[in-house]
Amino acid sequence: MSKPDQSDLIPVAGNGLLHRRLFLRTGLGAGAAMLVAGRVGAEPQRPPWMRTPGTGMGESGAPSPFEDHVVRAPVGSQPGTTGAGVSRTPLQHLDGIITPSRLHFERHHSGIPEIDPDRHRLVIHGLVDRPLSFDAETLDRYPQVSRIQFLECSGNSGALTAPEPVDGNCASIHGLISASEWGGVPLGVLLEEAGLKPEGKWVVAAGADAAAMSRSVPLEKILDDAIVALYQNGERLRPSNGYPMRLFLPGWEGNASVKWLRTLKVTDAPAMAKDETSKYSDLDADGQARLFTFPMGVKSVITSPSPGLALAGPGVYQISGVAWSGRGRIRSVEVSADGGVSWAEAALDEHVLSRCLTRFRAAWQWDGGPATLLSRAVDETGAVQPTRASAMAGRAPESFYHYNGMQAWAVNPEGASRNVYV
Ligand SMILES: Nc1nc2c(c(=O)[nH]1)N[C@H]1C(S)=C(S)[C@@H](COP(=O)(O)O)O[C@H]1N2
Ligand SMILES: [Mo]
Repeated sequence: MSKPDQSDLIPVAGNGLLHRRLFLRTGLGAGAAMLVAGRVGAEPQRPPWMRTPGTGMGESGAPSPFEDHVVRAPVGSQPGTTGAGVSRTPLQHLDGIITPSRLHFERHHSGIPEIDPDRHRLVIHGLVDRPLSFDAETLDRYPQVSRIQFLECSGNSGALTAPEPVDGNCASIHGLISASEWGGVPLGVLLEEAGLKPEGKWVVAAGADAAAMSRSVPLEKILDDAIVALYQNGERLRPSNGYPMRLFLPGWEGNASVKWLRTLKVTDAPAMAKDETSKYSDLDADGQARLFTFPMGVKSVITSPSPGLALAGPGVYQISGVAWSGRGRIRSVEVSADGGVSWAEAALDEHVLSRCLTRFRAAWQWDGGPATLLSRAVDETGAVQPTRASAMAGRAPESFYHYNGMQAWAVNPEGASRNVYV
C-alpha cells in the first residue's frame, strides 16, 4: 500500500487547512483515509451477527436502531398550538445532497391536513378562458419533469441575527433547508390549457390546510420553472410536505411553495396575503418593509465538525458542509480555520446542480489548539456569501428573514464546536 504523499500535508491556508486534492483523488494512493485509520495485526474475529441468519424482509424500510439519534429536532410550535411551528433537518448527521423524506424539515401554519386524494381538487380560475379542475390521478396523465432542488424557509438561519450568538447547532440554526427530487407537472402546461387572459400578471396560490395559506407569485416564475409537485424522492409527497400536491418554486423562499395546493387564481395584482405582508417581508433599519424577496441568497454551512460532533483529538479531519443558491449553481466554496484571515478552496462533490444543495469537503490538520471554522460560497452569478457584518447592515433589529451571512464555529481544545460571531 502506498503511503500518503507528504506533499498533500502541506497547509494551503492558516491553522492547518490542507490542499483539496486530498479529496479529489480516489483509489490507490488516495492518502486521506490512511492518515486516520487504526492498524490491525491479523484477520478480524467473526462478530456474533455472522453466526445465525439475520431477520427477514419487510414491506417498508427503517434506519438502523443505532441511528435513532438522526431525527428532526428541535420540533416546536407556537404556544397553545401543535401545528403552527417547525421541525428541522438534522444537517449535522447527513452527508450527500438529498434529504431523506422522513427528515425533510416541516413548516406548517395550522397543522397537516389529512387529505383524501379522491376528494381533493386543484382549481385554476381567475383571469383564464376556461376555469379547470384537476385531481392527482388526472395530473399523472400530463407530462412530468423532475427537479433535484432545495427548499428553504426564509426564516432559516435567522437565529444568527440575534445580538449575541445563540447556543445552537446545525439543525437548530440552519435546519430549515432540505433537498429532494421533486417530480410533477410544469404549471405552464396547465395554464396553457386554461387559457391565460392578457391581463393576468400574478397567480395567487392557496392551500387546503386550516390556515388556507396563500401567496402571490409573479406569472413569469410560474411559466418559467414552477411545477405542481406530486412526487418527492420517487414516492408520493409525504403528508407533511404537501400530499397529494404542492406548488414547487425552485430557488424561491419556501413559504411561496404552497402545500396541499387547492386553488390557483390568475390575477392582475398580488393578493397582499398575510404571509407576504406582515410575515416573510424584510424590515429595513429606516422603517421601510421590503415585500416579495423571492430568490434565496447564496449560503453555506459547515455541517462537520459542528456543535454536538466533537473531534477525537489532534489529527487530520474532513471538514464537510453544504452550499446553495436560489439563483443557480454553486461555483466555489472556500473554508477558513483561522476565523477568516486565510482561506482554502474546498473540493465540490460531483453533483453541482442549479438551486440544489452542493456538498463540499476540505482536509484539515487540527493541531489541538483553538480554531474558528468558516465557509464562504460563491454562486454562478458571482454573488458571494456575505460576512455577518454585511448581512446585518441596514436591517431593522427585529428583521430575521433572508439571512445568509457566514456561519462561524469555534473549536475549543477539547474538540467541541460552538456558534460564534467573528
Ligand atoms: N398550505 C401551506 N403551504 C405552506 C405552508 C403552510 O403552512 N401551509 N408553509 C410554508 C412555509 S413557511 C414553508 S418554509 C414551506 C415548508 O415546506 P415543507 O414543510 O415541505 O418543508 O411550505 C410553505 N407552504
Ligand atoms: Mo417558511
